[in-house]
Amino acid sequence: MTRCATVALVGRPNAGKSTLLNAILRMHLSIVTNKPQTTRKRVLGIHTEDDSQLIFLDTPGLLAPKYQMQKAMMGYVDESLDAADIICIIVDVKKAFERGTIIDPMWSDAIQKRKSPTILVLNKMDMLGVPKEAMVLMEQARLSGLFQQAIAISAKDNTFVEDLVALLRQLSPEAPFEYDSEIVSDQSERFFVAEFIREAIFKQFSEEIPYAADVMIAEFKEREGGKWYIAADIMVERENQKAILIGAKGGALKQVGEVSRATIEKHLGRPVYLELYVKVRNDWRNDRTQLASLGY
Ligand SMILES: Nc1nc2c(ncn2[C@@H]2O[C@H](COP(=O)(O)OP(=O)(O)OP(=O)(O)O)[C@@H](O)[C@H]2O)c(=O)[nH]1
Ligand SMILES: [Mg+2]
Repeated sequence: MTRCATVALVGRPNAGKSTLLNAILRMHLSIVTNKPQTTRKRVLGIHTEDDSQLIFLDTPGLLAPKYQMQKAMMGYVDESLDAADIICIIVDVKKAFERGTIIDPMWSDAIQKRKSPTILVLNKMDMLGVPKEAMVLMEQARLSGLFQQAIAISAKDNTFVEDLVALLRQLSPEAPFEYDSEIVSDQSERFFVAEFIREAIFKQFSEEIPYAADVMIAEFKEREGGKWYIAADIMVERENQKAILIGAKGGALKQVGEVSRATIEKHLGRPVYLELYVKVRNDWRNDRTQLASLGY
């Protein structure tokens, strides 16, 4: 008999959801940066071991949407919560400790509405000077009755991540596998390539550019015997952002290309020829047609 469960990873921006997914899968699947709102769509990652399959849904960080793109982001969170057999609420333990409470209105209603078992994951334990501080939060979690279990981990240092996986396996219903055991995701290579380019942009630029930019794959040619050819358009909202992204003599864009190409080649396991173009699309974050063409 096999076990299979869909597990939603939900929490505030920057809590470490994508880092956790990567730690569980032992690969760099979902993009991670030190900036909030890195993840914008739902990222599916599959962990199959022995007789159990866990289908993880990494989601955008919870926020009050201010524009259409953020509305779409929160739509992915709702869908993932609806699809989940188990919900993992990821909390930055240090921030929770500073707030003085584990209960967060950003997610408390959403999990109460759903009947799926919910696990509280206190992440970034390595940041707590005194680990005992987490006990107070654990006790609050217990008293709230919102959670089946609570666990303290560090996704970055990979501590107690395996214990979390073991717990999820225990809570999984008996069911056949949904995916072949070798498959890591059902999302396209195009999707991940666009994500890795976005990751490079997030890391290279401060404040404005990462949030004003998105990536669309224009061409993806799998060439036999040669390098695969990938052309991507980077959308920004204004001409001045385009100028910053390209940089003096194209230097900034070249760096984005070099950094993302390395990640893409590692992911695809083959050399690629990557071409990047920057395009201005006025206010695309509020434009439904533009968002649809970007896959939102
Ligand atoms: N110290 C420490 N940092 C962590 C840990 N887990 C994640 N981080 C860092 O926290 C930052 C955000 O991590 P992400 O995994 O992108 O967070 P996220 O919840 O996916 O964020 P969004 O996609 O924006 O919602 C990165 O700089 C990570 O390296 C941890 O256990 N300890
Ligand atoms: Mg993320």
